[in-house]
Amino acid sequence: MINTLVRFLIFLSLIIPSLAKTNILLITVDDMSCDSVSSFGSKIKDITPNIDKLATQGLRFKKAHVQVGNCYPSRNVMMSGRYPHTSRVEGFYQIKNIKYPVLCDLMKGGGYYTAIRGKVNHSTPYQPYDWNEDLTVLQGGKKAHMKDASSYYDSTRRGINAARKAQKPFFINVNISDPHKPFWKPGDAHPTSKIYNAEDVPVPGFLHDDPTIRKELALYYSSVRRADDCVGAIMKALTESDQLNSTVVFFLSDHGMPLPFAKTQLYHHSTNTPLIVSWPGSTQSGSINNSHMVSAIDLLPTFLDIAKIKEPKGLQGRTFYPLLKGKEQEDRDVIFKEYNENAGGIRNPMRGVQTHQYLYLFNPWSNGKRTMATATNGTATWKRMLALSSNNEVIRKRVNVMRYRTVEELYDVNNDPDCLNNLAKSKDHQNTIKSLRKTLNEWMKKTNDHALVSFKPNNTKLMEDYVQSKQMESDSRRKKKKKIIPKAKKSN
Ligand SMILES: [Ca+2]
Repeated sequence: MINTLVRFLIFLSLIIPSLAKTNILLITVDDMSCDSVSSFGSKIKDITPNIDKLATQGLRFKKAHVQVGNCYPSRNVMMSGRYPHTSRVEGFYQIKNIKYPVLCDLMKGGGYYTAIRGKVNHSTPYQPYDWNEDLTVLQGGKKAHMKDASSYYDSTRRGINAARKAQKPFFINVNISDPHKPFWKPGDAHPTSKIYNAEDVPVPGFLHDDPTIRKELALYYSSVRRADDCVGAIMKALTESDQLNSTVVFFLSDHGMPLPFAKTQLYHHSTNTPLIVSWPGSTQSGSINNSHMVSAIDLLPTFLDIAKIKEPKGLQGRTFYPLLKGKEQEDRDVIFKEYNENAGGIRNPMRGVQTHQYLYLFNPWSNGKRTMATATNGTATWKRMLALSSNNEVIRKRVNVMRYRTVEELYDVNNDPDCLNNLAKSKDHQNTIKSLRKTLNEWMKKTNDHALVSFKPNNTKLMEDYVQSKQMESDSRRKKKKKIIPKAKKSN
C-alpha cells in the first residue's frame, strides 16, 4: 500500500511540472528603433547592455515588425490579435462596444493573473479595463513616475508577488516609457546610466547629419540607455523571484524613433522591432532568426499557444511557437502594415506590404496638396530640416517626401533600408510592384479593409472620396468626444 502511494506521489511530481503553466512577461519600450539596440546592429556598441543580455539568453528575431507606426493602434494589435481596421482601434480614441475578447480576458479565462504597468490606456480598446492589477498605481494611489527606472523593479516585483499570492501563473505587461518624448535632458530628476554627446551618436540614414539634429539624437540615445536601465530593473525583479525558469520573456518596441520618417510612418525603420524571446529550456541561448517574418499580429496567438489557452475566433495572425522551439515554419515571407490617423485625429491613411526584399506602400491621402500630420512635425530635427531646405536641394526633396508623399512607394529594403530611393516608377520594378499590389489587394479583401474601396492608385477621385469620408468620421468622433470629455489627454 505504502509502495503504491510512493509510486503515485513520484508520478504526480513528474507530471505536475509539465502541467504547470508558463508565466509570460511582456516588456515593451516606447518609440525605439530596432537598430538602436546593440545586439540589433546599433553603431553604439554598448548602449543597451541589459537588452543585449536578454538577447544572449534568448532568441532574436531580425525580421520582426509591428503593424502600425503609432502607439495606441500598435499596442492594440498586440493585445487584440486584430488589425486596426478590424478591431476598429485606428487612432487615439476608445471603442466601448467591442465584440471580441482581448488579451487580459483570454488570459484570465485561462487561469492567469494579469497585470500591467504603463501605457494602460493605450493597450485595450477602452479603459479602465479588467486587468487584475494596474502596477503603475503605487500604494496610496499615487502613480509611479514613468521615467523612474527603479519603479519598474517595484512594479514587476509587486506583480510577481501578487500572482504568487493568488496561486496563479502570471501574464505581466511592463511598458517602459523611454525613449518616448520627453527625452532625458541634462539635470533630469530621473537619471540615465550613460549620457551620449552629439558628436558621438550615429545619424540614421533617413535623417541629415547636422549639429542640431545630432543634439536631439543625443538626447534620444541617452533615453534609449534609460530604457535599458528599466529593462535591467525589471529583469532584476524577475531574477530575484523564483520564477525566472518558469517565465518566458518577450521584449519589443511599439514602433520606431520619434523623429521624421520613423514614428507614425510605415517605412522599414518605422515598424522593424527588436523582438527577443527568452524562454529557459525552450529558446536556444543567443540564437538569431533571420529567415522568418513575424509581426505584432502574431503575438496574441503565440501567448495563447504558450499558455495552452484556446484561441477565440477571428484572430488574424498565427502562433510562431514552433520558431521558439527552433523549428521551421512555412509562409513567413510577408507582413502587412497599416496607418490611419495621428493622435489629433488627422487622417493620412496608408497601407503597406513588406517581403524579405521589398516594401510597397499605398498612400491614398497623397494628393499633392494635403500634408502629413504627425507628432514628429514638432521635433527640433524637423524644424532644422525645414530651415535647411531653402538652400539645400537634397533636404528640400526629403522635406517634400515627408510632407506630400506620392500615392505609391516601393523600396528595396535589403539595399535601401532607409527607404531613400522610391522605385515605384522604375521600369525594372514594374513586375515587382504589380505582384505586391496583388498581395496587398488580397489581404485587404480577406481582412475586409475599408481602404479597399480606395485601392485604385490611378483613380484620384476614389482615393480622395475615401480619405475625405474617413476624415469626416474622425471629425464627428472628436466632436462627440469633446462634448463628453472637455480635455482629452493625448500622447502617441
Ligand atoms: Ca509609442
